[in-house]
Amino acid sequence: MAAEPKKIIIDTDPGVDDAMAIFLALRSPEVEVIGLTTIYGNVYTTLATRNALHLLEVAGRTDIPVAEGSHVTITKGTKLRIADFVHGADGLGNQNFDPPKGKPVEQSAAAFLVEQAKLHPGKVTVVALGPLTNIALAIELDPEFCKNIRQIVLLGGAFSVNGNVNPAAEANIFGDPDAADIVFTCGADILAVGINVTHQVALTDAERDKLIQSNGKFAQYLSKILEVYLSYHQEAYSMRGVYLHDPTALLAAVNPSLFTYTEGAVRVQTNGITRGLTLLYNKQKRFGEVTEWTDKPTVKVAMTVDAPTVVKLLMERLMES
Ligand SMILES: [Ca+2]
Repeated sequence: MAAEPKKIIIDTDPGVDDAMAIFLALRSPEVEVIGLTTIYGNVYTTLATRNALHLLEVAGRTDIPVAEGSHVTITKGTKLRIADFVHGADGLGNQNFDPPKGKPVEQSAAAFLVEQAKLHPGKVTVVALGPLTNIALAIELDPEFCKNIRQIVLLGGAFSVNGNVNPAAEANIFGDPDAADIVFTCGADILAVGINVTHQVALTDAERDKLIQSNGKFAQYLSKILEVYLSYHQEAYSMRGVYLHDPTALLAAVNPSLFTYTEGAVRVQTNGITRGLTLLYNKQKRFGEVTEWTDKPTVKVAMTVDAPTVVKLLMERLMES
C-alpha cells in the first residue's frame, strides 16, 4: 500500500521560485498541500496573499485555504527588506495578472499553523520559503506547536558560504533574524536548506526553452514569469539560468534522500554587521565554558544535493499537462 501523502503547509512570499515550488508541490503525489500561509519577503505580505490566491486559481486548486501572515517582523519592525527587484514589482515577473477572485481565510497564518498542527498532531510538515516570522509567531502562540508539528523544512541560511543579501546573510533569515533564531532553537524537528545547497541547483536557458515548448499549463505559465528572474541572475551572477531555491527546499520535504545532512545547533546573529548570519555548531569540540549554543537543540542542515535529479523531477512534474 502506498504511504499516505505527507500533509504540508507552505509558508510563502510569491515570488517566481515560490510559484515553481507551489506548482511542484501540487504535482507531487508524495505530499498533500493543506494550506498556504503568506509572508513578506519577495513582496509585501498583502501582495504575497494576492499572489498565493492567484497561483491557486491558475492551478485550479481554490479548495486550498490561504491564511495571511504578518506584515511586520517578530519585533514589530516595519522596515522590511523587499526583493521585488529580483522577482518584478508584482513578484511574478511583471505580467499584470488580473486580481484573484478568492479571499484569504479570517484566521492569521500563525493561528492557522497552530490549529492545523493541533488537528493533525505529528502529521503536518511546514515548508517555510520566506522569512520565518509566522512560524515564530505560531511558536509564541502555542508552546505545544513545536511538539505537534511533524517537521519544519525551511529555506534559509548560508552555512559556511557567503550570503546573498550581503556576505553574512541569506535573504530569508535576513528578513527576520530574531524570528529565525526562535525557530532554530525551538526544539522542533528542523531541516534547513541553505544557499550553500540551493546554489548547486540551477535551471538553465535550455530548460527554460523546454518549458516554453511544453504544452503543460504550469510550464507555460512559468516560462512567462521567468524572464525578470533570469535578467536578475544575469546581472547579479553573470549566469544564464536561475537558482532553484524554493523548489529545492520543497523537494527536501518530498524526497529527503536527495540530500545529505549534518547536524548541530544553529544560532542566528540578530544585530550588528553580521545580522542574519547563521552559525552551526557541529558539537564536535567540547568548550570549557557555557556558550550560546550549549544545550540548544540539534537541527539538520543540508550539505549536499543530487542537483541533476532535483532538476529532472522539477522539469518532469512541471511539464505534465
Ligand atoms: Ca520564497
